[in-house]
Amino acid sequence: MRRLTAASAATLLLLAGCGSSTDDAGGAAGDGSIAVAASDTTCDVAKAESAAGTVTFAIANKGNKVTEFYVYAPGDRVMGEVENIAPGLSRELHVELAAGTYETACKPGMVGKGIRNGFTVTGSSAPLTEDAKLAQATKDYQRYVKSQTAALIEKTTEFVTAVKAGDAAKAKALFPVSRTYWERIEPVAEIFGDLDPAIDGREDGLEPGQDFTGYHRIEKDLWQTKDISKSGPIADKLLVDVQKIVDQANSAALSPLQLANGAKELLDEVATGKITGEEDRYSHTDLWDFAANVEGSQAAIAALRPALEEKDPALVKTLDEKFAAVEASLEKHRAGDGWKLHNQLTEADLKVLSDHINALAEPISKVAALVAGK
Ligand SMILES: [Cu+2]
Repeated sequence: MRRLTAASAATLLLLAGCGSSTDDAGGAAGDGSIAVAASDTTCDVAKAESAAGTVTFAIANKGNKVTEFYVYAPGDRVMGEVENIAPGLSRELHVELAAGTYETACKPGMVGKGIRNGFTVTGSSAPLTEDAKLAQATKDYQRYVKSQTAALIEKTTEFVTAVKAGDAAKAKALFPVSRTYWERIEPVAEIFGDLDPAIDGREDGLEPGQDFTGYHRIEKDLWQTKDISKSGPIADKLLVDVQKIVDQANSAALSPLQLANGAKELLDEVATGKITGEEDRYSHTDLWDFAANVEGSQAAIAALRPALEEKDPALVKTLDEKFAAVEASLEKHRAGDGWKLHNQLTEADLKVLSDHINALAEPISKVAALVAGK
């Protein structure tokens, strides 16, 4: 779940200097992309329609708040998203859209339903999966999602069972393990926007009408309140919600662009939630999630690898090196079967990890354009 507090938004501004902005949208009009001028109160999308195929939005945040940009299909199904666009920065989003009606949304301050605009796509175009290697990539990645969701259900069931049995020690041990499978495929889970806050929301990120439920609510009960005697119903609900998202994730047909965007989103997730320690603030098990986000990103890139090799072998080599560097920097903080706690790391340790993540985020941000053939 990627809700930022004001504090981490400030951290993000620092991180943003190291290459989280992929492009300068200055030439947005000339290259076929659709310029989006976002401010704290407006979301001006240069065009309200497009031909079917890969659509590129070039979003410039001209406001003072960190913003996000989404493209929704009916039912608020997320077709593509860019999160954490700091003031003054520009980012691109490549998204594959078939004919139909959509909505775009800017979310200044990253809360609420955002400032919405209608967007219509007409005509038809060959899907990206007409390319045999890209078709194989989505097939391989969907198999990965299947294996991860199977483990997610299994481990979350064990976690929920321990909570309901009042076995705090066992539940604490299972908390980061069950989350691993969630964090590996989080961008796929987030396609179904309404369930994500219920499963992975944090107390300060709740919107009016939302209850504090899910993993982090139980995390608070386990580590802070230290009372799980009343956590049973929350645990039951977590399992029901996870099962729903697992079913949806396995039936969703993904575009190769969702793999590419997801690989980048997972690294953004590390930078904004895990390095800062804000995601698992009661348990401090953030490095487990960190490792899982990186593994998930790596799995998406691995699925795309044959296609990327064909288009840009040098980029593949760079990605291999940067992934290895992230792994090596994380490896130093291994503890037993898992990882050191976030509060056992020094500022200097976190800076090293953050620098390696940023160095990987830069080449990964090029993958979507490559997949889109732009
Ligand atoms: Cu998360």
